[in-house]
Amino acid sequence: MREIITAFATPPGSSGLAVLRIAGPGAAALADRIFSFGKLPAVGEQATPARAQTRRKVARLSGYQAAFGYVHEADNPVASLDQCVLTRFRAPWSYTGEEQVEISIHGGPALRRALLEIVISAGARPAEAGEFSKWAFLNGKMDLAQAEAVMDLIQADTERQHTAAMRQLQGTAGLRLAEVQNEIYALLSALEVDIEYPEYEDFHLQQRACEEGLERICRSLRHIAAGNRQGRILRDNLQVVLVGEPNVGKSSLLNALAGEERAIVTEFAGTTRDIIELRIDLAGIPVSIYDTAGIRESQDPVERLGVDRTVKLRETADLLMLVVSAANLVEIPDQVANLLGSSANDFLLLCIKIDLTENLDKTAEWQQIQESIKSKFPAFVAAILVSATQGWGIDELKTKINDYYEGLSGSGSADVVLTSVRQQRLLEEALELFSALQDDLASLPTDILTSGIRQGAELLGEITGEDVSEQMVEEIFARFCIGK
Ligand SMILES: Nc1nc2c(ncn2[C@@H]2O[C@H](COP(=O)(O)OP(=O)(O)OP(=O)(O)O)[C@@H](O)[C@H]2O)c(=O)[nH]1
Ligand SMILES: [Mg+2]
Repeated sequence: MREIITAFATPPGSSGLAVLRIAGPGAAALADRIFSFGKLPAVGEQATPARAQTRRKVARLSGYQAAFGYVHEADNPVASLDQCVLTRFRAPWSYTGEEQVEISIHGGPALRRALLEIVISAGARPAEAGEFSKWAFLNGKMDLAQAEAVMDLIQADTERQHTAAMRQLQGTAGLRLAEVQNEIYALLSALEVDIEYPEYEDFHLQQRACEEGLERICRSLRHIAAGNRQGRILRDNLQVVLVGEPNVGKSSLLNALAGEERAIVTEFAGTTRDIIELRIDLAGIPVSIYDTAGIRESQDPVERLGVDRTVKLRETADLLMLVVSAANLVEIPDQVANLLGSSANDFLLLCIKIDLTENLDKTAEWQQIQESIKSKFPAFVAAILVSATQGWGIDELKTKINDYYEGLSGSGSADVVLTSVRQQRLLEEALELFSALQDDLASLPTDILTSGIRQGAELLGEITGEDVSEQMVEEIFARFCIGK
């Protein structure tokens, strides 16, 4: 038996309005006990029996119809609470796909608490985190990827996070995956025929069909997976780390990017010891830029700890910004090797303090340096001339970071960006499995091949929730917020 659940869909604190959701079979009848049509009775005015008799019913409202009235204690219109607007939803045309009522009252903490208590006393149960979305999923209103997108949408800070979540909400991921699933089922049924009627086996034909099928599946999955790095970045921010020798101008650069004095800048080497994070929204991409301690051998124990942190962060970054001085161009290749250390991460080369040299960008030397870095370091992305004190090259730097993000999708799919870790892991597992099958195809007996393919199909099914355990559903929705 499905219960009636209730929760505020709006955040705590004071607000102009607050919206209470009541969902489940019988929600309208429940609302009729705590809501009356019309104006709040004036002080001393009784809700007369005549008025009570002519009471209209929430249960009789049509779907999407709103009514003006007031909320009060259950079955007691005299004990009124607040004027409000109520909206009626009829199954299956509501968020959860069930009968549903939403009440907009004024958003004060005491008022909200009181209304919630009244609705609970009238027979509803407080909703658990994500429970409305869980019911929407269980009632087939959306797939799991879409439900997770609802959560991403609520948490989206930047425009791109919002767009990715929107696309997922529109079901693009589900559609693309369904195409791959169809491919898989076609392959499975071909193999099925082979198991049941081995006498018809035309080995070469079958082998080729299999090869081609697996190739198509892997290609599609790779295509979706390529967009995944972007999805990860939209969730966790693009991690960009400033690395350079002491006093080269890293903190000055961070400040120039921030547009304010975030980090301490001095003319003394070894100023920055701790890691300083600056979060910016770069054309819709969430970016975290880290200022670090300059890398050098130091006797100072505090500075040494700072350098250790720099080295650690250097390994986990998405993109490094290696900062070198424009004063001595010939040393740059050696410096780059030093600053990279054992890191194989992609890097931008920032040649700083160009205000102290003359028109560097036109010189043959600068061209040569860029060529030499490009040929020596495969992780090289681009070189930029900057001056932190003059603000030169800062816009170009932002553009390059933006280009780097755009370039990550490569041949990948721009329209499907899976934003949840769960979905990305499943996709990667499926891709690994199908690639392995593809590699070992020649030596695999048909039954093993078939069960491998089925397993892959199940992994993909888990992304959209076709193939997902009850416990998994509970875990996923528990991460949602209350009222969603
Ligand atoms: N002329 C010029 N001076 C700069 C530029 N960028 C930084 N400086 C100066 O270089 C000195 C060091 O700058 P910081 O930003 O503290 O250098 P840092 O790399 O953070 O140094 P540490 O924290 O010690 O590793 C300061 O005196 C800055 O004013 C620049 O583009 N042009
Ligand atoms: Mg510094």
